[in-house]
Amino acid sequence: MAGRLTLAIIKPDAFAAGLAGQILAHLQAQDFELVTARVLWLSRSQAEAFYAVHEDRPFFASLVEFMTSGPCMPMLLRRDDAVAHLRGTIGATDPAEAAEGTVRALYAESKERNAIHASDSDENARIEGSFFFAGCDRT
Ligand code: FUP
Repeated sequence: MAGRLTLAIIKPDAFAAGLAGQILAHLQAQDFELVTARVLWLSRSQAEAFYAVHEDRPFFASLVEFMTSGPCMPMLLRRDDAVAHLRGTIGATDPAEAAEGTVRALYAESKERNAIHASDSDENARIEGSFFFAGCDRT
């Protein structure tokens, strides 16, 4: 299996709206291979730890509230140039600024309720992958 891994999370807005299947199909159509996935409901401490880099930002409390509002679906994806390609595939943070045809342009509600997360570097893909998938280091 060629290519590097990255982490995506189908966020609670998209999962609750029943969009997990459509979004996964969108990613697979971009040649991402689904390595593994799970569905879980994050605790407050898990959401705070995952987004710790943003803890001083004004939107942090609201972001944690949203990310704990229902189940989400983290997944490991493999592809050549996985991190950069997935960031391009999901589009800008704010769906109003996301390029046409990107996941966020198609499915996100707002800058906060923006349907999907994707790691922004190989290092963060490793850290975030290990957050959800203990076996991630073995791939
Ligand atoms: P991204 O890498 O595109 O997910 O965006 P950031 O790392 O900048 O932000 C992480 C998450 O914080 C976003 F997905 C949504 C949330 N956020 C807000 O709610 N408001 C903001 O102004 C910026 C980010």
